[in-house]
Amino acid sequence: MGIENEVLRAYGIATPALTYGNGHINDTYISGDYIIQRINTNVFKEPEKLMSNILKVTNFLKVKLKKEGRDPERETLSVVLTEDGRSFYKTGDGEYFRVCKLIKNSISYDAVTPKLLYGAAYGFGDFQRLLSDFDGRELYETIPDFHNTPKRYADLLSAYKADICGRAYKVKKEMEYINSLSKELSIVTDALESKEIPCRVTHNDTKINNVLFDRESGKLLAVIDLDTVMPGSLLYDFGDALRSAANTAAEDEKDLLLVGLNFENAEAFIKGFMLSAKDFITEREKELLPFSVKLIALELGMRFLADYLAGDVYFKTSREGQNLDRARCQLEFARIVGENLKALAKIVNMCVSGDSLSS
Ligand code: ADP
Ligand code: GN1
Ligand code: MG
Repeated sequence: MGIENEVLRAYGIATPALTYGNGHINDTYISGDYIIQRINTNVFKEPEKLMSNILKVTNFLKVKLKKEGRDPERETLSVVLTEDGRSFYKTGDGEYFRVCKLIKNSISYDAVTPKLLYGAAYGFGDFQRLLSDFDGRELYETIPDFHNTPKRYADLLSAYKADICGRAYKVKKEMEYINSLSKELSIVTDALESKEIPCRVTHNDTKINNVLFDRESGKLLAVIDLDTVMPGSLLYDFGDALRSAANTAAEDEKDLLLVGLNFENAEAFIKGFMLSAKDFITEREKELLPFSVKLIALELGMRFLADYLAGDVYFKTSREGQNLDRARCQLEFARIVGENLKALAKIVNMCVSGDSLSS
């Protein structure tokens, strides 16, 4: 689907738009100095609230970045308003679009080297630090229960039972594996509820391609894709980033023998993250860091599986069976991480102990 001229006109943009990026949710286009996105209203039911969150968060970040002598234009997103001053444009057909300034000479990667990852990890921790005095009550919940893992499990069980596409017979093994771990799924939600760990303002979608790097220097520029910035746990951001950056296989790899934990990447990530988070992370959060990687991989595995059972209605797919492959890949990664929790804890402790906190 292209972009209607009506949208370009609303923003006074003359250059034609070309498709851009690898996101699974919105449709992204580039046009001159702008990034134009069709907001996925199947996922984000209330685009007005979504844009209100993004404006609040980016305005807050810009003030902070400026105070710290950093570059507010390149280190976070800049929303462009329509010619009549709105943060989004609704077409006659009811589609929602938004525009951000293109962060020039930037690039995002689906797979990264340890060096790049160290910078990105620092950036994810720093993102939480920068937002640590932002009042989460100002934010709408753009996707309710986004990282509520027990709820994701309940949704999967419903999709399996309903089996509207007749695909359930293909996922018996995966369901057995998930059922065997059902007790683990509430560890983080319970800890949040009992206040054993703090609720913070978090990004909630820290996949590695949601980070922009400078094309030339490889330096971290900005954490982008701010659609899910909401109150949450630091563990969600840590877990999601590592599950996406330390898997030796692509997210939709069919050959599960290629799935593995890249220790070099894991170490680089943990070092970078701890460097920016060491002053605010709590002891209990620290203890749960390795488990969070398994949890988010399991959670995403369940989400991909539920979408496969529901007929691929949430995540964009480019081939048949892609969501099933994605699910299997996450579940296999969760299994492998589960076998390596002690090794990951050792890296965390090494980074905490101080001497190794340089790259
Ligand atoms: P989705 O929600 O579909 O994942 P994203 O907001 O992550 O969409 O955008 C998709 C891709 O577009 C990103 O991975 C990044 O490569 C690119 N991108 C998005 N916004 C910008 C921007 N302001 N400047 C440069 N590149 C961008
Ligand atoms: C989606 O939007 P994108 O592609 O950065 C999804 C994440 C998943 C990810 C898996 C809003 O992220 O939760 O972890 O796909 N975002 C949303 O690749 O559901
Ligand atoms: Mg994205």
